[in-house]
Amino acid sequence: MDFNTLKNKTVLIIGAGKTGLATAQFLVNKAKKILLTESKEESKDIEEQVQSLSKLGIEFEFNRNSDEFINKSDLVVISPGISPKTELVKKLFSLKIPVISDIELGSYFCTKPIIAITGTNGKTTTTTLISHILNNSGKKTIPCGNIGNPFINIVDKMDKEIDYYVLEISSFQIFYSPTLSCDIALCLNITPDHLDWHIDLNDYIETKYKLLKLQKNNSWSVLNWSDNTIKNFKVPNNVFHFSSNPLDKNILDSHENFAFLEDDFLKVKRKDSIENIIHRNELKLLGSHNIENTLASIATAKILNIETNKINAAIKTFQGVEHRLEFVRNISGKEIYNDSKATNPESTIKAIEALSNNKHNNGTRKNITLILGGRDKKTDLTEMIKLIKQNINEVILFGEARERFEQELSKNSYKNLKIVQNLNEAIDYSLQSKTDIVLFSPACASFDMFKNYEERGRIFKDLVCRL
Ligand code: UMA
Ligand code: ADP
Repeated sequence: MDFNTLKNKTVLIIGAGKTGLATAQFLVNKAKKILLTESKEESKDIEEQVQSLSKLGIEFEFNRNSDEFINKSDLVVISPGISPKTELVKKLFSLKIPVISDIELGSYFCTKPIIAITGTNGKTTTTTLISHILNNSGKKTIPCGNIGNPFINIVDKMDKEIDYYVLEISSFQIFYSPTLSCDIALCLNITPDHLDWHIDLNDYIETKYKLLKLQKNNSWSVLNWSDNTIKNFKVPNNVFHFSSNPLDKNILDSHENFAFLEDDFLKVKRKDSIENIIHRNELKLLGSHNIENTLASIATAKILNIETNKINAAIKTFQGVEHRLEFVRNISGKEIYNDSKATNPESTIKAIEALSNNKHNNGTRKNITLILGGRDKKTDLTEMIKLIKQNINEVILFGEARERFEQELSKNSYKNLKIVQNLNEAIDYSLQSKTDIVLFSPACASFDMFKNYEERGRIFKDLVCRL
């Protein structure tokens, strides 16, 4: 689609969140008519923006998604949170109105290469690290997409200035992007997720796969060799695999491009040569999952011909992303970590694994207090409890999930438990105990007491820093 085609279209934007409002701004003076529909009432925080967009000719409706708006539209740009299982989307499909994401729309107009990062976990960390490496190598990039800054917004405002789009893309956004073809697409891992949004697990996997299948043959896929689903993806373009697991020599021999871990070095194989990029101890990020994220980022930088010394220097200075195993401070020798982004047991498992090998200078293991709790997602706790029993000296429980977590831990004979009423009490209690590390990795959603995991993490840090 080009500007001339758009000029003849009435575009319906669905959703007045970040995506919908940024899309409306982009479309001003580009489409014949712009309509924006939002099922909820108009919230105070967007009043001003709605007013100024209305003055520019955009027609809004709140509290409904009316047939009147739908029937007028030639093209729908939908917000990613809206599932194809909703009656609204089913109706749009049955009317055969094209339904696309802001990313698909933006891709028609952007002029710079797109590096797209998807996967169930690690998207934000990898997106931020790739952008950090490129920016530190003299390129200009801005992380965008699911990370919180809509792609269409950057296409609208920054296309001329940047060298690359570093795009975090969710399965929801891929689903509504029927022709999006990226220059480099990364798939980090796939485990069951978002099954309330997708039709089923197969649909979730196929949606991720679509991002890779749609690439042109001169582009690149960066794929996790250790993920059995991703490993079997057949892609139409060049492939750069990565893996943090030990590899057989014949695997390396049969691949031209591979980023891997060997003898504690993150290394890259290209054609016949193998190069050390960085020693794992030089990474500021903790945990083997972050080795994977770093290997994927190294592969991307190598595809873009960034020199090894620049990649090395950038990785050494990368501090990680807020609320993901973030070191907060040391209080009288006790290390405090904020891992508020851990909203499910899998993430908490990663955090425990990352910290459980921390040792004192004399070689003894550091003892850990783990703070768990929040809104219960009723997830299976078996694996997490197994790891808690092996590695955690004390658990503090708060929030709505505390009773079920207590029952499950007690059922599994874990005794060193304390139940508290709120986060403040959890921090107070954790600081009185004799352990060396306090890990706040709740394994639950935050919505019982906080607006989101970011607010929960910031309040945790504020409370800790006030001490
Ligand atoms: N709505 C309707 N009709 C309906 C259903 C919903 O009008 O039938 C309205 C809702 O009331 C809402 C809007 O449509 O106002 C949907 O907005 P949205 O939830 O898509 O929110 P945005 O603010 O546009 O944010 C989206 C992403 N949200 C989701 O995917 C749920 C943001 O990812 C992303 O940062 C942003 O676009 C910019 O690209 C968030 C997220 O949770 C962080 N992503 C998931 C995740 O990371 O797990 C995938
Ligand atoms: P996303 O944007 O995909 O949610 P983040 O980078 O924000 O991913 O990381 C969220 C959490 O996911 C981390 O706190 C960690 O527990 C887990 N995680 C990060 N990277 C990986 C990975 N490569 N494999 C498995 N889990 C990971």
